[in-house]
Amino acid sequence: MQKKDPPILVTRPSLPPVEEYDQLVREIFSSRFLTNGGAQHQKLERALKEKLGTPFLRLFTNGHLALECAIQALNLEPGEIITTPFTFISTTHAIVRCGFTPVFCDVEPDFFTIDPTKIERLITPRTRAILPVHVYGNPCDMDAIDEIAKRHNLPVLYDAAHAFGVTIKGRTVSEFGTASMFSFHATKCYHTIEGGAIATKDAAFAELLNGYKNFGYHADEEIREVGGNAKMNEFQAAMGLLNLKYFDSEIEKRGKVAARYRENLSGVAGLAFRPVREGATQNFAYLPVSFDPQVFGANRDQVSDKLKEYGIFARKYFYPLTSESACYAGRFDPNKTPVALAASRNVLTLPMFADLALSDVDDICELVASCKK
Ligand code: T4K
Repeated sequence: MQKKDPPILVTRPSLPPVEEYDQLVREIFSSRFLTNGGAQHQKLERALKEKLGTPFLRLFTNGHLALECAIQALNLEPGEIITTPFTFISTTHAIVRCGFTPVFCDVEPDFFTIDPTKIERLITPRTRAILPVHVYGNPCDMDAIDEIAKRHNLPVLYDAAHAFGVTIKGRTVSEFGTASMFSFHATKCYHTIEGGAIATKDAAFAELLNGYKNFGYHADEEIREVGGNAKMNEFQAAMGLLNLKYFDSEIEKRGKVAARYRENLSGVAGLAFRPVREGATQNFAYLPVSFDPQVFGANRDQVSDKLKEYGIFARKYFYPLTSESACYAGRFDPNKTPVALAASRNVLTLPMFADLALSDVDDICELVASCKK
């Protein structure tokens, strides 16, 4: 097989037809309204509210700041937030940057989402909230989590960065918990270049988000919170409006890519795809595959290196665990979350994007399978 030139990267953003974006950019130019809740922003907020079936939705300049604003808007006393370490570093950083201590709960072996059977033993008088992650777009066991939270009177903030468009038993993921954060980064299956949103059923919480994302302003001359600046601009919102129009076809194309991977690699001993939680839909945000080196005969890193030789850049999402990142050295013990630790060593996320040619998927699969000993 020839080395891929150009290389195949883990993802490649989809873009709407440039003429359509040009049309909206012209509208922005003539309005001279570039940010601070202009026409495109308002249209996108309405459209996403409808798409997610949520009564309140607030847009942000990126998912990370959305998460920080949401933590601030929970108005918690200082203390601990229960979360998982098998996620992008943003989740843990947001907790720490808002002044809380993350307490790491292990993940379920099948889905890599927070293990609800292990949450209660971590609840102490200092616990203030639970922050689970729908990792790779796989929804957490939200019924179990929300039940625990209710019993202990704790808010639940879902990191739904990967889960835009996902439903479970006919309900969108944002119908659960106190609020959900979605990332609309360029690498996501739905994007606004950079961007993010918080969906919530709580009107007062949504009002607080207005303040935290805009310097505390609620009206001219009325500054209630010590807020920052996390507003989405008009060019981002315009991209979001167009990408929303093409979202269903985006997911359909990704579904075909995922099906081809499964077709080619199912049945390879020692290699496993993630199962889908009962009743959940998929947005095919990522294509995580885990390797059992004892059975497969090669480990995740060897597969990754082999792909690189051929110009194919898979990624080790999520390695290292956030709890073992250099900036947290000595603060947390990754051995206390052994399932998450094993996942971080064994999972490789293979290239996944709507335009990935099925012939390239076949080549990637051939290389992966060739690593088996
Ligand atoms: N919570 C969770 C669970 C998250 O996963 C994330 C973000 C957040 C919170 C925070 O949300 P944001 O603030 O980001 O909205 C990427 C993304 O930057 C990040 O959004 C994402 N999660 C994370 C999992 O992945 P990197 O450092 O891996 O990105 P990068 O630049 O290496 O890009 C990945 C690949 O995509 C590269 O091979 C190149 C390609 N690419 C990238 C961009 C930006 C393109 O082809 N075009 C592009 O425009 O973090």
